[in-house]
Formats: sequence, structure tokens, C-alpha cells
Amino acid sequence: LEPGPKAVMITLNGYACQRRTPLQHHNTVLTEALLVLAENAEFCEDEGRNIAFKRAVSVLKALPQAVRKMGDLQGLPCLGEHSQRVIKEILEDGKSREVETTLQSEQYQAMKSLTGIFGVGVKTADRWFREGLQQPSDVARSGQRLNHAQQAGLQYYNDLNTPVTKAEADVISRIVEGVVQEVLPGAEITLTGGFRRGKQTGHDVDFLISHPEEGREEGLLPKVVSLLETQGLLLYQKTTRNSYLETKEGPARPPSNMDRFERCFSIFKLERPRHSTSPEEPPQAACEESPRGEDSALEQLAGERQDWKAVRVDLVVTPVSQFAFALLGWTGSQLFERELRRWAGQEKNMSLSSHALFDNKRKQYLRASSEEEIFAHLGLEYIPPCERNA
Ligand code: TTP
Ligand code: MN
Ligand code: MN
Ligand code: MN
Repeated sequence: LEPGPKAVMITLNGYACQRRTPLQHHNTVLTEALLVLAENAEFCEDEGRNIAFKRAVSVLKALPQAVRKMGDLQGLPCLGEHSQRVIKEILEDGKSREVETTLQSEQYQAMKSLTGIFGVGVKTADRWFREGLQQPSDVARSGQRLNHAQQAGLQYYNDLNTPVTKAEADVISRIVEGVVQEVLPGAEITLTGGFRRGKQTGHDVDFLISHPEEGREEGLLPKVVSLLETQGLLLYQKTTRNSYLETKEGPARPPSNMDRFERCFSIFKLERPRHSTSPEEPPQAACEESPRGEDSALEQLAGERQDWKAVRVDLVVTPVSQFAFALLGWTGSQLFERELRRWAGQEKNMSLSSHALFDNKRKQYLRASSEEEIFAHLGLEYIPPCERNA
């Protein structure tokens, strides 16, 4: 008897922070389908379902090879009955009816394009949808009361929905570095978020700003923002003050997704590079390749074709004593972060945030000056940023 190919059963740990999840993986057909359902659950404010689908997706991303048959899923964590049903259908028919129906539904499409407006969350988008609005141009025409973020979100809708490239992130890094050095020599900036995980594009650019001497970072951000504004580099900004306090009893509130750092959510005005080969060409030749979506009218309302691009940038200031926690917290992915906090709470009786790690049993903060130390405190194997793409 010929020995057939050995069935190799893959085992994976239950928490995403115990697994290595690369950027490139072998199951994109399945993960893209399940992400549609995750997104739709989010639009329906069904957080349980949203997270269940996202956990299933992250398990598939961590697999060393493509799933070919249902047996390949044996023993894997986080694959619920619903996810398995969708996977089975795709393996058998090449597509899932539920996913197709969702993609075609008016509600999903409207929620997708309305939540794509910066400053618009699921609640607002849902209200608008129920009032009959389906896309950004409907919102613009409807005379809705919009806050400043939403106004900017509409005005720069196309740019903000065009992926930011690594090259653009690098240009912005140099701008931020220059301004920060001018305001406080010796301060340091660190690129975080998706770009630190090795992504080649992102929806924004995330930076941490710190200074090796504790306390020197105080009051830095307003000065950085005002210098950026003076130089005409900001289209929008909202700065929030630091509101973090340590107490003997540990973190004042259960750690939530939102941290309390001094921060600035902004929109940069980024010059588009000119094509250096033909300096004689008129300026608009420089952006010939820019995509012209159906909704481009919105941006064109604002004026002529632009030689700049609006780019979302997050600036976060951290005291150096919290830097490692901030770095870990702002590197993502969002699911990886969520799973780290869940691991800390459920398995270690600790509270992890982007500011600190608190041991609830011993009633003390666990200090760390590197991400490696935090993983060690948590009893986890260190996972480098490029393998945190859960
Ligand atoms: P994002 O910038 O939203 O996501 P990303 O950089 O992973 O992906 P993209 O390329 O699309 O930009 O968030 C980055 C990390 O920052 C994410 O892990 C969550 C964290 N974060 C906080 O810790 N606090 C916050 O208030 C926000 C908004 C994000
Ligand atoms: Mn949004
Ligand atoms: Mn980001
Ligand atoms: Mn961000």
C-alpha cells in the first residue's frame, strides 16, 4: 500500500496574541468573505458577531497553507458554526450566498460609504441611512448639521478613501520629525500603526512622540500643531489633552480602547510629487493617475484638480515611562490589541492599556521599557510587529 500524503493537523493557540500572523497569508478568499460579514455585523451594532468573525479571520490568516477541505479546519480555535458554514460554501461553490447578498444589500453599501466619511461612526451613518441618505453626496445636499470633523470628512472624502502609501508616510515622517525637532530638540518620533507592522498602505499615518527625559514632552503637542498650521500643512486638527492618572488601586476605569494620551487627530495637506522628468508639463499632469471615483464630484466641488493630497495623521504624545505600552498599544492590529487585553484580564488577572500594566492580584504596576518586557510580564512569547497582523 502506497503511503498517502500525511494529514498534518495544524494546531493554533486560542488568543491572537499567542499566534504569529503575517501580513501575507494563504486564505484571502475566505478572509475577505468573512470580513464582509464582520463589517456587516459592525454596521448592525452586533459586536459579538463582529468579533466572532474577526477572530475566525485571524485564525485563517495564521495558517501556514490554504484551506482546501473542511477537514483542514479540525482542531482550530475560534471557528464557529456560522464561519464554518460560510467556509464550506466557498470551498464547494466558490462563493457564499450570504456574503453575495450582503455585498448587494442597500444597507451594507450605504453604511460602507457613509462610515467611510471621516468623523462618521456607525450610529450616525445608521441614522442617516434611515433618513434616506446613501452616500456622501446625499449628505452634502441634505443640509445635515455636521461637526468640523465630518465637514472635513466630506470635503476630502476621495483623498481620505485613497490608501496612503509607505512613500507618503515617509514624507510625512520627515515633516513631523522636522517640526518636532524645531519645537523640542531631542524629542523622538516613532512610526506606529499598520506601517510599523509592515503594511505598504494604510488609511492614515500614526506617530508616537516622546522625549528621553520624563516630563519634557509636556505641552509639546500644541506647539507642534501650531507650527504645522503656520506652515500651511494642516487641513484639519483636533487636539485632546492628556487625562491619564495612576492611582494606588490601579487604573481608574477598566481599560478601554480609547487611551488618554495628549493626541491630535489631523488631516495633513501633502504636496504631490511633480514628475521630475518633464518639468515643462502643466501641474495637472502630475496627478493624471489619481483615481476618479463616482463620488469625485465632492472633492471637485471644492475647486480645481489639486496638486496636494489630504492624508489622515494621528499624533500621540507619551511620557517615556509609558512609551513601551504606548508603542505596543498603537502598533495594532486592533484585534491583536484586543486579544492582548483579553489575555491579560482572563488569563493573568492583569489590566493592560496603552499606558500601563497593572497586576490586580499583587495590586501593583508592572514597569517596562520595551515591548519584549511587556510580553514577558504577560507570560507570552514575543511577537514582532510584522507578525501582529491579526
Ligand atoms: P489605526 O490607525 O486605526 O489602524 P492601523 O494603523 O492598524 O490600520 P491602517 O493602516 O488602516 O491605519 O489604529 C492603530 C492602532 O492604534 C490600533 O491598534 C488601535 C490603536 N488606537 C489606540 O490605541 N487608541 C485610539 O484611540 C485609536 C484610535 C487607536
Ligand atoms: Mn468612520
Ligand atoms: Mn493607522
Ligand atoms: Mn490611526
